[in-house]
Parts: sequence; C-alpha cells; structure tokens
Amino acid sequence: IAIENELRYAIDHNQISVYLQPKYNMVNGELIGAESLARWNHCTQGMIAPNIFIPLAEEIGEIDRLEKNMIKEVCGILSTWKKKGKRIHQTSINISLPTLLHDGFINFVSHTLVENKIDGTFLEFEITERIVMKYEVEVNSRLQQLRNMGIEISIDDFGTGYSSLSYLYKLEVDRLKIDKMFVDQCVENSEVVSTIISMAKALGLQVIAEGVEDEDQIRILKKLGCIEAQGFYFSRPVPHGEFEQLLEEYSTAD
Ligand code: G
Ligand code: G
Ligand code: MN
Ligand code: NA
Repeated sequence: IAIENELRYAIDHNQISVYLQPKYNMVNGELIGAESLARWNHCTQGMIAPNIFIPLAEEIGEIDRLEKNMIKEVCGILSTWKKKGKRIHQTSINISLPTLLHDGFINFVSHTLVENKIDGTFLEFEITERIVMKYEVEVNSRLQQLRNMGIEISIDDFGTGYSSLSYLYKLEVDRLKIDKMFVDQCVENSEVVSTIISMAKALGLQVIAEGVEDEDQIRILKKLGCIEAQGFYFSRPVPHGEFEQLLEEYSTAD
C-alpha cells in the first residue's frame, strides 16, 4: 500500500499518538508546561519520525485532520488528569498554516475546550516563522481569535527564518522559541541568543529556549534573562503515561 494511504488510515484510526516534552523554569526548577509532538507508531515499521510524516500529511491535504486530532488528544489527556485531581500545565501543539486557516478551525478549538472543560489558557499553539514571514491579515485575525479564548501563541524555531521586526510588532503572538541552533552555539558565542532575548523584551514577548542539552547552556541562558527552557537535558518527549509521573514528582501542594 502506498504510504499516503497508510497515513490516511493511521489518522482515521488514531494511530498517531501524542508525546509530551516537559518545559521548565530554569530559575526555580519548576515544571511549567509541555510541548506535544506527534508520533506515528506504524504496525510493521515501528516509530516513524514526524520529519517524514508531517510534510507528507501537508502534501496530501490531511495535516488539518492530524493536528485537530492532536488538539483533541491533548485536551482529553488534560481533562483526565484534571478529573484525577492532578495539577495540569499549559501544553503546546504545533499548528501548520493549512490548519490555522481551515474553515471552522476556531469553532473546532472552542468546542473541544468546552467539551473537555479545559480553559483556553492551558493551550498554546506553536506556529513556525515561515507562517509569520508570510504575514497575512487572515493569519493575524485567526491568532487574535485564539488569543481571545486565552490560548497563547508562540513562534517556533525563532531565528531560522527572517521575520521582520515590523511583522513581529504587529503579530498577535506571546512568545518566541529560540531555535536549538542558537542554543547549541550559546556557550561559544552568546551574541545571537542575547539579541533574541533583548528583542523579545523590547517587543513585550516571552521567550523560551529549545534544545537545551547541558548545564553550561543553562548558566548562559539564565544570565541573559531567559527563564523558560525545554530540551534533552531535562527530558526527551515521552508518552503521556510517563509524563504523568513527572506531574507527581513536580506537583506542589496547592
Ligand atoms: O518530535 P520531533 O522532535 O522529532 O519533531 C520533529 C519535527 O516535527 C519538529 O519540527 C516538530 O515541530 C514537528 N512536529 C511534531 N508534531 C507535529 C505536529 O503535530 N504538527 C506539526 N506541524 N509539526 C509537528
Ligand atoms: O520544531 P520543533 O521545535 O517543534 O521541534 C521539536 C523537536 O526537537 C522534536 O523532534 C524534539 O524531539 C527535538 N528536541 C527537543 N529537545 C531536544 C534536544 O535537547 N536536543 C535535540 N537534539 N533535539 C531535541
Ligand atoms: Mn515546536
Ligand atoms: Na523548534
């Protein structure tokens, strides 16, 4: 069978699952949230990487269904944890342009939140800098509607594209995610990271470092005023059952 059909089948039959990578406050060590990442557990080929099936889903026009399933799954997981009396955290979902612009997307999101009794503030959508660079009024109006529901918007892989300051200024976003590429270099050369952090401050945006792998990077990032981070130093993306154990470890009595 062609991989395209297998992917369609996988999306229809919930064979794409949610992995969660925790995000931390580097100053007090608290768990502050998670990023959800899609995983395709193929029945014969095992785990297929998103770098392969996400572009494919875009090509065959199925990305909006895949990402809407991710939103449903994430809200379902958060709702289950809430019912169990666990403290839940803001969880981000990567959203591509076709999904953001899909008819009925806003209604779908608001319906899914209500259905699961989850407040919008528990969701964050990550959009890539490519979407930002293609600035369109339509994109910004969608972002505004999402933010009106309390959902935060962040720009993923920030610094790898060339989004202009004027777009960033006008755009309805909350946070920049400093791309791993710059975090990788920050011990040898902290100029780029430092510039991104200052720029975020000047624009009133929050900032998070991605792909943090060691303590030297943490030291530099903190010194430059970046508080939030995610990366293999803390944890890889894990199945939600494993993430639930992190909730136990990090839940504070309140
Ligand atoms: O999970 P991993 O670190 O291998 O992710 C590889 C890439 O796939 C990353 O760029 C990540 O943002 C992307 N990705 C994972 N899940 C999704 C998804 O549901 N939607 C989109 N658009 N990208 C995703
Ligand atoms: O594009 P996006 O930021 O969504 O990509 C997330 C991807 O980065 C996932 O594939 C995730 O597994 C990967 N990732 C997250 N943290 C680290 C890290 O510390 N090191 C490396 N090499 N990859 C990471
Ligand atoms: Mn991301
Ligand atoms: Na990224």
